[in-house]
Amino acid sequence: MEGLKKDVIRHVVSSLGSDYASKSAYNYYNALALAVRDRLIDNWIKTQRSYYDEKAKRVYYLSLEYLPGKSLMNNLHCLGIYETARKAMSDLGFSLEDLAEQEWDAGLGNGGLGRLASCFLDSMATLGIPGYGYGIRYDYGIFHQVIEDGKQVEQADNWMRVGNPWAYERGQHLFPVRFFGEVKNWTDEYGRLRHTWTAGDTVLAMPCDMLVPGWDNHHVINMRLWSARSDVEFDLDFFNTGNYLGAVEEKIFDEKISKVLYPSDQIEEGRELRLKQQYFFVTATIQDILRRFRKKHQDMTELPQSVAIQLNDTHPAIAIAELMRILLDEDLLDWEVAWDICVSTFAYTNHTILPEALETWPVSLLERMLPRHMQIIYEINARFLREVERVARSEDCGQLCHRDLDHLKQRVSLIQERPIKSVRMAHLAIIGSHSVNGVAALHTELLKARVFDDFQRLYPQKINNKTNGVTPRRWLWSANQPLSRLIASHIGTGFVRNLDELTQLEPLAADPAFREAWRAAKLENKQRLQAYIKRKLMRELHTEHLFDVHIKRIHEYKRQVLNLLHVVTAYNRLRHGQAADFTPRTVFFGGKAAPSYFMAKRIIHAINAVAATVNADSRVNDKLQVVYLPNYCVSQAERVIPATELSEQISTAGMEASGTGNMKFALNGALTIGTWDGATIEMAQAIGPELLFIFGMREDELVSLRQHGYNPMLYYHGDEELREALDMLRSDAFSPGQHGLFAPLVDNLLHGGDRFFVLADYRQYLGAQQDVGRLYLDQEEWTRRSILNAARMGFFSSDRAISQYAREIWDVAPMAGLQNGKGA
Ligand code: 8GP
Repeated sequence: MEGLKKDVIRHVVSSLGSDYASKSAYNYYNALALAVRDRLIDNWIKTQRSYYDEKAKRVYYLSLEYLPGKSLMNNLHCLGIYETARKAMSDLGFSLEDLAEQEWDAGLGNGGLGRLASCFLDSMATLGIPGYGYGIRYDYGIFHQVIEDGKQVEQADNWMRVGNPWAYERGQHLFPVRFFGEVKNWTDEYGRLRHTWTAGDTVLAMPCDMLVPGWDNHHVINMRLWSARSDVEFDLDFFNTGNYLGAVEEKIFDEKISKVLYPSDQIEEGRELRLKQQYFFVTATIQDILRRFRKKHQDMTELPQSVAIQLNDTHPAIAIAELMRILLDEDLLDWEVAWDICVSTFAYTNHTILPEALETWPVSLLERMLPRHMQIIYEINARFLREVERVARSEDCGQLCHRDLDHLKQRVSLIQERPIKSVRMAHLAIIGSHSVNGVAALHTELLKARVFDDFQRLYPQKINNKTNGVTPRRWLWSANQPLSRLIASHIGTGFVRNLDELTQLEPLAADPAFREAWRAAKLENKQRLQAYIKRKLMRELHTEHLFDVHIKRIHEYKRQVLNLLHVVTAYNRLRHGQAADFTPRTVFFGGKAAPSYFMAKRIIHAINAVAATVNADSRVNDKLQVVYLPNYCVSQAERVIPATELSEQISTAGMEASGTGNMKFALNGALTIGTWDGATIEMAQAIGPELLFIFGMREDELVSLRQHGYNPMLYYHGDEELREALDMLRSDAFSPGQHGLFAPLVDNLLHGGDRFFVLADYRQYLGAQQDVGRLYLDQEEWTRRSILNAARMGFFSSDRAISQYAREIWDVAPMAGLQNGKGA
């Protein structure tokens, strides 16, 4: 402890240039972070060296998004120095919790996809997999949300303003990134046609490394994020022409590439700068991967034995064309050889079946920005379509019928002709990879049967499932110390590394004393949340209420509106005196809406309007409260999830690819009210469906309802309570003086076809909520189920997911000496 204290003081003075006697929490947080980083860097160097020494096969995880959140607490826990740090900082006059608050969340992602990437890096580090995360170091991450007059207002997330003590910026290792320009054709000595791309613009990519430690194993992996740097200041000619201000402007223009994260979740915006971001990140990453590979290898055909590249959705899919370009134009390999290398190296994860999220890029834009890549994509497509034709005409063409060949070719082509001629990035990712995976069982089945059915017939082995998982380090151990300590006192700490060990809790569910202790841990977390809400929102929570929580991005398919209709109905029953047996509850909502997503923003406004009415109504507000949590983010989730008793997972069946929040809640002892969707299905199977509150129509039922003509008006007319709730929303009951404010929301349900079947599931949802309320009155039974939920969540560890990726897709093994925990 004395060593850590000394290091902290040294950093306050020599790294931060401050007087250690002036007790600034900001300085002491930074100094502590630097002292922790010092303890990581040695192991990081040893880890990286061991990969070279053992010629380990490396895994590269390419993702345009990461959501690490805050690093301090997690890193202290992984290093096993949390208690030491707590005492050391307390000696220095600080509470560790307060210091941790000084850190800004690294919010370099939108939601589930980015958070999954961060859980995966944590698991690779813990399992000893030689992994690297690659991404972009956005200067501005996901916007900061404030709620003003009930509406979302976006503010810039200037998370880097005060620096980042965790990152190493490596300004000496810059990689050139080229755009635009032209392609020249030439013939080599064997008479083969060759191509050289001379680019118009060049920008530089600077690596920033953030260290990701494993749990108690000395294994530290790297998350390398690229930051755009202009090459202008290196271009002396520019200055010699005397155009100094022009040079500065160009510099600012170039550095715009890594300025901001696009804040849309599952809606494609197709902006030119976004494509630039993708290529910028991809080419820098591929150059770095090959630089490392070439240190030990000359023969490029050995690449797939040494390198696995996982594409996190299609955002990095241009990497396939980029690797082809390098192999063809720089290494001068033949097409077939280069293509084999690519397919064996790449694998692709799909995260959504929503059509509006499937990426396409206009051919005209690609031709201009990346002319050589567009040529390569055309060539990939031509060869692929010939192959499709061959398979279709072959005897074993199965269900492929060659009469239908033209349609089939149009459907699977990399190029779509309408509405504008564009490249379908998912098709590029599928044919350029040896593995395509979905993220939960149902999702993968839907990929095979619906979204990519043609590809499933063409490549029956390619599409596979890897159900998501979450890291128990952050989402149980670090976020929920009261519960973790209780669990550890009964079964030891092995569950942090091997989550299956939680099954040892099962017999304890029958022990009244353990149940009481379990409830005490929950209450402690509820009180902690209460204190936080009081500080932040100046509101008093009732900790004896059932805490019912719906936090995630705001999206119509996630059906926050269904939850809101339940709230309005409960409000009406209470007002009308029809709810004598109502179980008091506080309903929490939280989540960001894409700034351009009109309906999602209106939903936020409606929730806040309902909250204001309900909370102000003294007839009901001792029994029902509604809280909107502004600026939902990773660190807020860490506070809210441990305090939650009811987890809302109520997406339209078939629409939520997996969900990972659902896992975090159950792991922390919340019971789930949910639809038969995403990974909630597998959770219900693992836990026992009777221990969750499952309701609503299933995916196949919805398909058939749609086919037979779904008429939301029938539900409206047939259900008095539903009608009352919708009419109130449409009138100005919640928006005095602003008649019609929420009409778009209601009209969308009644006259817009209710694409997400809110009305179809309303009545069943109410029934399930009634069951929840009733069960909550029986605290012993509730607690028993809560314990069993957590005890059966072992499968949903990201360690299990990553082990499957490693074995079934990447063919990589953990580093020797790390398999059993402690490393060298
Ligand atoms: C999300 C899915 O919606 C969620 O169900 C899943 O748990 C998570 O990915 C991790 O797999 N999908 C996205 O965030 C997503 O598809 N973003 C679009 C831009 C592709």
